[in-house]
Amino acid sequence: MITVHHLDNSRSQRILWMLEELGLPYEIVRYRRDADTQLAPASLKRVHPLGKAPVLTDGNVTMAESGAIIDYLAQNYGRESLLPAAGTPAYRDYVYWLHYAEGSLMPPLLVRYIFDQIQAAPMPFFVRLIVNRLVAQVNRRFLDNQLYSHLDFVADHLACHEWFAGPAFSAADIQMSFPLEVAMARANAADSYPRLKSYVDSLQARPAYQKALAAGGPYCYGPESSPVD
Ligand SMILES: N[C@@H](CCC(=O)N[C@@H](CS)C(=O)NCC(=O)O)C(=O)O
Repeated sequence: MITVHHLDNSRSQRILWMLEELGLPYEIVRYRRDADTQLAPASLKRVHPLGKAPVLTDGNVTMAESGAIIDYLAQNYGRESLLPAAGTPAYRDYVYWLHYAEGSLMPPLLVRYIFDQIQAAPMPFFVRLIVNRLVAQVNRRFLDNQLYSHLDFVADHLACHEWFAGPAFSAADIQMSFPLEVAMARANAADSYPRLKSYVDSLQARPAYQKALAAGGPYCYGPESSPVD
């Protein structure tokens, strides 16, 4: 039996969705973030030393890293549906976007989140003035450029492709969903990038996405309550 070690409001939602798309039976072991630190509980370290979600177990296989898990599921259970044929341009695109999601798109979103958290922390008035100035400088000189050049790049791809890898929905779309959802919610990108917004809307409307949501519980990645780390 496949088990998903699932942390609330996290990337493990993607794995539940992948399993629903594949129509595979699975069980969920739930972990709750600490209310103050938003970190995963120490018990997750018993499953994998880093204690980060998602972790998937399948018989004697234990896997972490959402991209690796999605590829494992696609290679072992999804050949016909969610994985483009090996050796094709679509397969190369699949590999590219699978790595790009966590390797290139998530880092600037995470830095943005960390600076948002720093700004939101309680601090004396004079310290806040300095912090706000520092954050504004980092955003202007470094982060905005990084983030928006990535979002431009992704939006350009989706302007002439319906999906990320080839002519059909694939596991690459599942992997790309999380950073794009976060970008829509946290980087105020929805108005500036209508194609990204309509793409994310189309993913969220899929019946398997909705089933995974019901199985995983409330999932929120907006500025109010949800962490992206
Ligand atoms: N690149 C990893 C990131 C794993 C990760 O940072 N997971 C977050 C949840 S989205 C986590 O476990 N955060 C809680 C913690 O760091 O304690 C992946 O894609 O699986």
